[in-house]
Amino acid sequence: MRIAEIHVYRHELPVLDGPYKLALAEVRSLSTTLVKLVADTGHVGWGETCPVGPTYAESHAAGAVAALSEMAPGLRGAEVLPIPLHRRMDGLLNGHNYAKAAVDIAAHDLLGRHFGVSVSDLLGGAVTDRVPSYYSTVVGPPDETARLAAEKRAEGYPRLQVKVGGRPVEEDIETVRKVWEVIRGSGMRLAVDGNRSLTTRDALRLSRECPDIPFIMEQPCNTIEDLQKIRPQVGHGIYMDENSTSLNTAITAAGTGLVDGFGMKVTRIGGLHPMRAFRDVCAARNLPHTCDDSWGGDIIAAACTHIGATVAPELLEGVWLAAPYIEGHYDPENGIRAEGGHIKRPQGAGLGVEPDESLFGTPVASF
Ligand code: 0XW
Ligand code: MG
Repeated sequence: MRIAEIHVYRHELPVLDGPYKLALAEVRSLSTTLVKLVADTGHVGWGETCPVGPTYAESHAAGAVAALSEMAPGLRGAEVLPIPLHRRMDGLLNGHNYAKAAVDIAAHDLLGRHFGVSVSDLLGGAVTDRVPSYYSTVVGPPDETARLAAEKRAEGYPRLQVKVGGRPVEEDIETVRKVWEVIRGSGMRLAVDGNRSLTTRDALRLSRECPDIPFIMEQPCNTIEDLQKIRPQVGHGIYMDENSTSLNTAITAAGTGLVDGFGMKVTRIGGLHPMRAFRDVCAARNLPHTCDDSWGGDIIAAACTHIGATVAPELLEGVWLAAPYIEGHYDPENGIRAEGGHIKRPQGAGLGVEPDESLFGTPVASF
């Protein structure tokens, strides 16, 4: 089965009740990029990639369209199988994992539909149909964040990720302490995510002034060198998120004991095929991780849910969804949502999502 047509769409996702505020990014609307692959058999597959603005990571929406347009002419005629497809993409463009991921996801969707199996089966097999999610706050006032924490705990979320950074560290410490007051004893796990923004000085203070709170510190500082510097000085576990830009970086971080786990984004690592290898490396080292992405609609959410369903439950930190910030769904019937802090694994073939194509308008590029 070979690729006969490639269509690239851009679609705007305004942030509900925005802005969405991270330490180094404040966004009001996100431009997502969708890829439709049509095979010579007539089967269709959908992929998606949606950077959360231009400053969160080394990716941006216009870059995704440009990278896809660079590769697409050379992808026509390629086999719809992950290994040859990734080789072909790497031969056409160096890097740009987040754009390649949209093709990778579309190929998995297409293959699943062709064989009549779900993407989680293609990835080795689901071990659950009810995948845990986690709730992620924005950088906000301590009392408001604690109120949200109590609400989300009551809804059934097994994990909370509190965003910090971009303000005096005293306010971050106050936020973490107030959140802990409302979730302590509930069993809800806690991550404190600096999204690269803290100095090593402030990351050390955050850890030292909360020695009694069992949170993990997610990507507190900007660089791998910063993480290496604080690693021997903190009592809290450290997870890597934005620094793990490839399977290579993740293997080094896991293999050298630099981190205790990962926040992992399907598109950052290049799609579901490298994500599967990442999952197995983490299993070999007994390292927990998330399976999520920076933003996106039902297609990316389905991809994250399928890979998340294949992870050993004790190592899955959860699948985050942008759905609460997005009006409506691409697929009103099978759209991906969290209920009681968990996500139902889509049951149909491929990703199990049938996007309403009319939402995306005419393609910005077709090959
Ligand atoms: C919470 N997320 C998964 C969504 C935003 O893109 C940031 C990200 C993270 O964990 O850093
Ligand atoms: Mg993170």
